[in-house]
Amino acid sequence: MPLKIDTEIEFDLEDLQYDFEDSMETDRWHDAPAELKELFHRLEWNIIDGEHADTVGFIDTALEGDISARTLISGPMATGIAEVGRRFKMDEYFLPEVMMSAKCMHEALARLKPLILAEKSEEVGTVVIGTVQGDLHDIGKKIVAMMMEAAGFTVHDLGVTVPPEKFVEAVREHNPQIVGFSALLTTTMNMQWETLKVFAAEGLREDLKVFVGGAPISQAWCDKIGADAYAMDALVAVDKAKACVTRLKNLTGGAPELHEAMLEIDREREAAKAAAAE
Ligand code: B12
Repeated sequence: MPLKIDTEIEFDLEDLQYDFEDSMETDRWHDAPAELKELFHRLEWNIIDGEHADTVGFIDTALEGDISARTLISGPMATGIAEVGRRFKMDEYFLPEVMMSAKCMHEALARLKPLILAEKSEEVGTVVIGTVQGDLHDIGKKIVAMMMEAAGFTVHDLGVTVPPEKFVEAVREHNPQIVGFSALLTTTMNMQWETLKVFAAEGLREDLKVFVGGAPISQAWCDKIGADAYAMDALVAVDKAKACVTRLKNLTGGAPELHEAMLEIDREREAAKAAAAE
């Protein structure tokens, strides 16, 4: 039975501005045995420092310590890359550093992918996903695709900078119930809207549940462009996707009832979190 460590707690990540020793002082992952807490902080700092030659070694040691792939992705990998984002925004890091950190994330995900996919036990539906045209970010989209596969979906990942016509082509070829658009840039988020408009013009909108996500994306944006669901992370995306192919499967894409049902899932999740925190 893999060790379960709570990664849902929202931590203050200020210590990541300093050094590894400061991080060891925080109560992040205090429920893990001491050697694993240290390993988690080493992995987190490995990503911040972009030392990709060592990443898989840390991952393997954690797996030997019975830590699940999901815990690593939503724990130290998430906090590490979040700090990289902060440093980039504050001009403390430039593109070369971010690229090194992204390489760590890719190597870790490549190592963890087979373990996540091995969780797949049933076939629940088909998803087409991609990062919209002009945008090269794909770490988060890869995580969403992996978690969807583990939950039983067949996922066709179209990669990055996907033009609307390529999405349309893939929908005609694979006949998915769900299409996901990822966008990480404020300059490319509009391509989610443009792609959705192309789907409508091609008569595909009603047959599809359209999911949107990525750092600048919000529920307000999802509402504005008329997408069906926004998910702030891969776990919410999976919950909503499963609902779409089971109890909500008869609702058409773009239907107000579908949109409301997606919001209800968020409310239930918030309520469950609040209850757990009491
Ligand atoms: C890594 C990174 C890069 C890497 C990308 C490597 C790769 N292969 O992905 C590289 C170095 C290439 C890069 C380049 C650039 N980047 Co960059 N990058 C980042 C960084 C630091 C991390 C992104 C990331 O991987 N996060 C971790 C993942 C796990 O999180 P996530 O992507 O948000 O995904 C989760 C959710 O959003 C959601 N989700 C994601 N997609 C989807 C899709 C669906 C359907 C659903 C339901 C959910 C969902 O689930 C995911 C998992 O939980 C961010 C900072 C940040 N705060 O996001 C900047 C950031 C996105 N980049 C930024 C910028 C400016 C750029 C460049 C323009 C820089 C430049 N001057 O060239 C270029 C753009 C190149 C291009 N055309 O795309 C800015 C964008 C600012 C803005 N206002 O638009 C950011 C926010 C940094 C900053 N704070 O300034 N970048």
